[in-house]
Amino acid sequence: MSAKPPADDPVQDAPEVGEPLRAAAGLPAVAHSLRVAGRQMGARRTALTLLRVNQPRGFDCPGCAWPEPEKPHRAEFCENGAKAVAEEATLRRVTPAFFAEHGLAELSERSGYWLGQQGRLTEPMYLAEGAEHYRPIGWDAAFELIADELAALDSPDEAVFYTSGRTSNEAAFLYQLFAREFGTNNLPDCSNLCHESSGSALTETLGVGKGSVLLEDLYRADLIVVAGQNPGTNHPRMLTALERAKAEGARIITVNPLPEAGLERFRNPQTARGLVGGGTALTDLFLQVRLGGDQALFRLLNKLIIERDGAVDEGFVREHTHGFDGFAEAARAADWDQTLEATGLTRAEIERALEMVLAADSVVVCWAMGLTQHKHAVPTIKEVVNFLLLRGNIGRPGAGVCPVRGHSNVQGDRTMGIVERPEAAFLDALAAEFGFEPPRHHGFDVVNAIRALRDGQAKVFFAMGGNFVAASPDTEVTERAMRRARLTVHVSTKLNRSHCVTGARALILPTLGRTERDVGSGGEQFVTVEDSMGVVHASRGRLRPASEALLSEPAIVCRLARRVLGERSATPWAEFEADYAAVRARIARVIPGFTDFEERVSRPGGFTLPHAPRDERRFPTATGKANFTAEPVTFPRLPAGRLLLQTLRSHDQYNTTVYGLDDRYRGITGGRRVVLVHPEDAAEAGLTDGDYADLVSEWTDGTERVAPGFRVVHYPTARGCAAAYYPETNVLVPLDATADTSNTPASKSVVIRLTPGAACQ
Ligand SMILES: Nc1nc2c(c(=O)[nH]1)N[C@H]1C(S)=C(S)[C@@H](COP(=O)(O)OP(=O)(O)OC[C@H]3O[C@@H](n4cnc5c(=O)[nH]c(N)nc54)[C@H](O)[C@@H]3O)O[C@H]1N2
Ligand SMILES: Nc1nc2c(c(=O)[nH]1)N[C@H]1C(S)=C(S)[C@@H](COP(=O)(O)OP(=O)(O)OC[C@H]3O[C@@H](n4cnc5c(=O)[nH]c(N)nc54)[C@H](O)[C@@H]3O)O[C@H]1N2
Ligand SMILES: [Mo]
Repeated sequence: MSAKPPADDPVQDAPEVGEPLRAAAGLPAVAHSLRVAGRQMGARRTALTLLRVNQPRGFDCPGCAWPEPEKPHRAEFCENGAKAVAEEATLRRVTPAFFAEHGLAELSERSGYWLGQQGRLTEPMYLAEGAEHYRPIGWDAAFELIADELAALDSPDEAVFYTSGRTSNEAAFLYQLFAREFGTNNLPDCSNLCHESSGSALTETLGVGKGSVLLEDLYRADLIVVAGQNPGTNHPRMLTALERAKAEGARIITVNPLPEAGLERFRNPQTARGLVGGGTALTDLFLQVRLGGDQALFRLLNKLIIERDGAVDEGFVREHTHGFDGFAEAARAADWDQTLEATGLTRAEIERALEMVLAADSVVVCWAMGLTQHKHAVPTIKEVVNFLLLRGNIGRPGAGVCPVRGHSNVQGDRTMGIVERPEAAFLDALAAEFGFEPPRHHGFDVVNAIRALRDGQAKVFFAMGGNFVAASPDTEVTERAMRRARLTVHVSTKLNRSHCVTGARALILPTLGRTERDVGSGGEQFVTVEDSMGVVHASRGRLRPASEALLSEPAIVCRLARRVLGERSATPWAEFEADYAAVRARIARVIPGFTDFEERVSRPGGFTLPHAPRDERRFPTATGKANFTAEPVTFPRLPAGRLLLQTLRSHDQYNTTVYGLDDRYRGITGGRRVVLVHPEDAAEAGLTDGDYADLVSEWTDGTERVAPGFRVVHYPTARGCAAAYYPETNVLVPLDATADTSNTPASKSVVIRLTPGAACQ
C-alpha cells in the first residue's frame, strides 16, 4: 500500500474503449472498491472503516442520499460508497510544505484528479493578495480576516454563502442562521444545480418539494418507472431495492437515452447468487427516449389514460385535485406524431408502456438529473405528477414521486433553511426563536451568484464544502467571476479547483469529514442527516481526524459568527459549538417535524419526517389540493448537423471528484475525454470511432464555446444525442442556459456540433 500520491499528473487522457457491460456490480465491483480503498488507506483501515458505513452506530455514507434499509446488511455500502469513503479516509496529506512547494500558477494547471489525489487538507491556509503561494494562517487570524472583509462591504448582500450537500443538519442550521443574522439570504447551494427543478415542480403541484415514497413503497409497487437516472453508478444501493421490488412482483420501465448497465441486470454483491451468478434482470421495458423527450412521452401516456374507460381514478381526482378539466383538455390534444418525433420511440413501445401502467395498481416514478437539467425540466416533472395523479398514485402504499437526491445531506440542508428564497413562515420562526429580524428579500441562487460576482455586485464568496467553480456552468465565465471577488473562502476536506481560481485573497479552512470523530470543547459530538426519503438519523465518525488542526463545520461557523457578529448577536454561539444537542433543541423549536429531535434521533434508524401528501393525502398548495397543470409540451429541436449533448457522470467520479479514469460499465478505460455518439450521427459529422473531435457549443446569442480533443466513441445512444463527462464539459454550458422557473443549468441539453480535432496533449 502506498499512502503517497502520484508524483506526476496522471491525467494522460488516452481512453480505451471496449464493449459496454450488460450488468452491474457483482464480484468485479467488490474487487474494484477494495482496490481503490486500499490504495488510499491500506487494508486494515479499509476493513475497519467500510464496516462502519451506514450502520446504526456508525457514520452515514458520504456518497449518495439513498436511504438505509431498517436492518442494514452488515456491509451496507456499495462500490461507489466505498470510493467516497476512501477519498475521505485517505492517509495522504496536503500540508503547508505541499503549498510551499506548489505555487498557485502550477496548481491551476493541474487536473482536478491530481488535486484530489494529493490527500486531506491539514491546516488553514491563506493566499495574500498578489502572492504565489498559500501560507499557513491561524484559525483566529483567518476569522479576523473574513470579518474585516465582511465589515468592509457596502451591504450584506455583497457576500455569498454557498453550501454543498454533505454538510450536516447542525452545521447547515448554524450556517444559515449566521448568514441571516449577518443580513443576507444569499445562500445558494448545490440543489440549485441539481434537484431545484424537482422542488419547484413538486411544491407547486403537491405542496411539498420532496419525494413522497419510503423504501417500503418501492417494495410494494406494481410498477416502478426510472427516468433520467443511472443508479448503477450514482445510487448503487438503489439496485438492491429494485431487486427486492422485482422479487415482490414489481415491473420496471426505464426511460433513458442510454442503456445503463445497472438497470439492465444487477448482480447483488451482498448475495451469493449476485456475486457469482447471472444476477437479476431489472428492466422489463426500456424506452430509449431522446434527450428532453420525457414531457412529450408522459403527456401522451396521460392522454391515453384519460381516453381509456375507467382508467382515471375519478374519486381521487374529485376529492383531492384541482385543475383536472384544463389539464384533460390539453392532454387530449397530445399528438402521436409530435410525440414520436420528440421521443424517438415507436408507437408499439409507447403502447406497451401504457399497458404496463394500466395493469399496475400502484406506481412509483423515480428520477434524477436526466429530468431536472433541461430548459423545460419543471414542466416535465409537473407532467410526471399529472401522470401519477390521474390514477391516484400519491399518498398510498406503493405509489408516489421519488426524486432521487444526490449529495448525502442535500435534502437535510434545505430542510435546515439553506435556501435563497426562504418562506416567510420559516423566517418568522427564526426571528421569534433568536430575537433578530432576518432579511426578507430573496438572495442569489448559484447562477445569479455568478452573475453578481461577474458584475462586481458580490465581493466575498464563502463556500461550505463543494467545488463551486468546477461544478458550475460556463467555466470560463465562472472563473473570471470568481477572480473578481475580494475574498474567496472554502471550508473543505480536499484540495480542488476552487482553491486555485480565487479572489484577490483566499482562504482554505480544512474541516472534519463524516468518517472522523468530532471531539470539541464539549466532548464527543454526533451530527444528523436526512436521506432522500425524509428519514433523519445520526451519524458518528469513528476515525482519528486527518490532522489535529481541523475544526468541525459547526465549530467553524460558530467561531466565525462570534467574530463577525460580536455583540450584535444574542445567539449562544459558544454553547452551540460545545454541544450540538443545544443546536438540535433549537432546530426542534424552529423547524416543523423535529419535535423531540434529540430523543427520536437517538433511536437506531432515526425517524421519518412528516409529509402531508404521503401521510394524509393533504396537499398544502395554493389551492389546498393537488394541482394538475397544463403546460405546453416542448422539446429540443436542433438545426441540421447538430447534436444535443448531455453532460453526465462516469463510474469513477463523485461530481467534480475524479476517483479514476475508467467508466467500467460503459466500457471506457484510461481516459475521460470521450464523446459518446450514435455511429450514424458520427458518420454524418464525417467522424468515426477512434477519431478525435472538438465539441463546439452554440448558444442562441451567437456565441460559441469549445471543448477540444474528445475521442469519438460509437455508442448505442438515442439518435441525435451525445454524452460526455462533467466537469470537463462545463465549459460548454452557457450561464444563461437554465431551466425555466428553477434556474437550474440545462446541463443535459447543450446544442453542439462536432468538428474534427486532435487529442489534447
Ligand atoms: N458515484 C457517484 N454517486 C453519485 C454522484 C457521483 O458523481 N458519483 N453524484 C451524486 C449527485 S450530486 C447526484 S445529483 C446524483 C446524480 O445521479 P444521476 O442523475 O443518475 O447522474 P448523471 O450521471 O447525471 O445521469 C443522468 C442519467 O440520466 C440520463 N438522461 C440524461 N438526459 C436525459 C433525458 O433527457 N431524459 C431521460 N429520460 N434520461 C436522461 C442519462 O443518460 C443518465 O443515465 O448522483 C449522486 N451520487
Ligand atoms: N455539467 C454539469 N454540471 C453539473 C452537474 C451535471 O450533471 N453536469 N451536476 C450538478 C450537481 S447535480 C451537483 S450536486 C453539483 C455538485 O457541486 P458541489 O457539491 O459543489 O461539488 P462536489 O464535487 O460534490 O464537491 C467536492 C468537494 O467538496 C469538499 N468536501 C467533501 N466532503 C466534504 C465535507 O464533509 N465537508 C466539507 N466542508 N467539504 C467537503 C471537497 O473539498 C471536495 O473537493 O454539480 C453540478 N454540476
Ligand atoms: Mo446533485
